[in-house]
Amino acid sequence: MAFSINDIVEEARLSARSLLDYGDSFFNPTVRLGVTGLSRAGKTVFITALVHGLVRGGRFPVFESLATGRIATARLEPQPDDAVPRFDYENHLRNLIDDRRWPNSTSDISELRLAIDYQRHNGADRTLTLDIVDYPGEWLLDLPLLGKTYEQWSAESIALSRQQPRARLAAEFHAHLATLDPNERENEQTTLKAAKLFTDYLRSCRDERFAMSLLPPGRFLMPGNLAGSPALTFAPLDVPADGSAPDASLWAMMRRRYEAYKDVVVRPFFRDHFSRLDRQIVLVDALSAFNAGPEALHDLEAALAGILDCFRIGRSTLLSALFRPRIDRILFAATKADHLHHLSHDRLEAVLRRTVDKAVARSEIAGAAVDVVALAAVRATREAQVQRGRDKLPSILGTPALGEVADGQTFDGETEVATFPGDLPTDLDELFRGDAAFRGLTAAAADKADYRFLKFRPPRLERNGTEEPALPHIRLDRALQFLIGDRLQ
Ligand SMILES: Nc1nc2c(ncn2[C@@H]2O[C@H](COP(=O)(O)OP(=O)(O)O)[C@@H](O)[C@H]2O)c(=O)[nH]1
Ligand SMILES: [Mg+2]
Repeated sequence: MAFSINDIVEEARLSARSLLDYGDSFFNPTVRLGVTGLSRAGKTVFITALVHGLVRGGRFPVFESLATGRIATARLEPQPDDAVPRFDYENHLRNLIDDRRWPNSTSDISELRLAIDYQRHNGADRTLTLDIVDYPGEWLLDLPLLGKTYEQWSAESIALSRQQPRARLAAEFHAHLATLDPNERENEQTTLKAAKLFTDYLRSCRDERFAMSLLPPGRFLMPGNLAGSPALTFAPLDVPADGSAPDASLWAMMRRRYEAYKDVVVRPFFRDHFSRLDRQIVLVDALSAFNAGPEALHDLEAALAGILDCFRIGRSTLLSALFRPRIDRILFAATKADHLHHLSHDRLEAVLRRTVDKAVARSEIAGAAVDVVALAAVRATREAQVQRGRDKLPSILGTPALGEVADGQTFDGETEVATFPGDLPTDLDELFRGDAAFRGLTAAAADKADYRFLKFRPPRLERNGTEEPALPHIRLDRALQFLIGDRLQ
């Protein structure tokens, strides 16, 4: 493989940074924990619950160091990276506990530092610094672009857009594409239109009825301060994978901008954030994929494989032995498990495990431990048995959010109801088969779908005097044990 000067300079910079970080952590052990997942996967809620559980002391029986009393205190420290916004912990917590509202949606990177004072098994007192970095999974799914030419990316994106249900959503983009000759003279208006239609198509794939996951380039859907810039204004063209673009052609213009996207967006993310992580949790909203149906699950599978490839890219594609990305533990977590009766939690985990195992086998990531868990960072429901005719149905009790609809009833956001969301099938293959063995919203109306998930409000918590109430959760402690338990030995 040939490397450009650019990559070598980058590499040198990365190694210098790693050495600095390393020297630092020798005296003051630090773990940089990346928390990622597509938009709405549950990152903000997860971090808020995790920090609250550490600072306040949550009910975490499986998180050994806390459960056995070896953690003395955990406190917030000033955010260390000057160019990264601080994770707005206090506000998110107030939303959850006082207002019973989920935190507002965020779409940028943010960071928070915790210092954890603990006692080692041998009795020595130590402090572990935990830096938690919240970043969009959409950015992670951009990393594979580093290894693709514009022509390769075009061919892949167009092929994907011709599969169902994407093809239906891409109809307008396809119609425009058919009018374009890649060899014609470059033209800003043509490019703007193509980029807009391509972005519209990506956006409609995110609709809850389709819940597609694999949608690079990620910044097309969350442009931030780059909105409207040339680096975000391009689209795939029907060009041969090994062809070369004539000077001043539409093709050459698109290719230049694609390369600019890699320079301006993807490489800086890799250098400044991804390459510095030690541990990673990837949050997956698998229930939304069930809600939509088998196509969404297959798409999710492809996205998870793409994510795992990123860790491999980190290891081998980006050059020499000097620099080794440090991530040695990766946890895939299916979030919002409180939408299921606990009888289905193991099935949810099994679905994720099956998907991840396939991807692990393919991507040959060496040296990193991978695990999966089904969790709810904040448990919004309780369980109950509800009598229906002669049967007792395992149900969940919760307060549906204002405006949610089920069985023709619209909820007011105050009334608690018992619902039966539907069981996940014991035969996992049913979930993935496209023959309507398991119907989601893509194929059926809401009341005909086999699994339907309602949005609940955060739980009502009893305050005990002035003490802050603990947030109920499902298996959050197991996630913590896997992610940092070994660093608190
Ligand atoms: N019931 C329940 N809902 C959750 C949980 N975590 C997230 N959610 C829902 O998912 C939405 C998105 O979560 P958020 O943390 O903002 O996702 P982000 O975009 O990945 O940061 C929230 O507004 C909640 O409706 C959870 O543990 N339980
Ligand atoms: Mg967020």
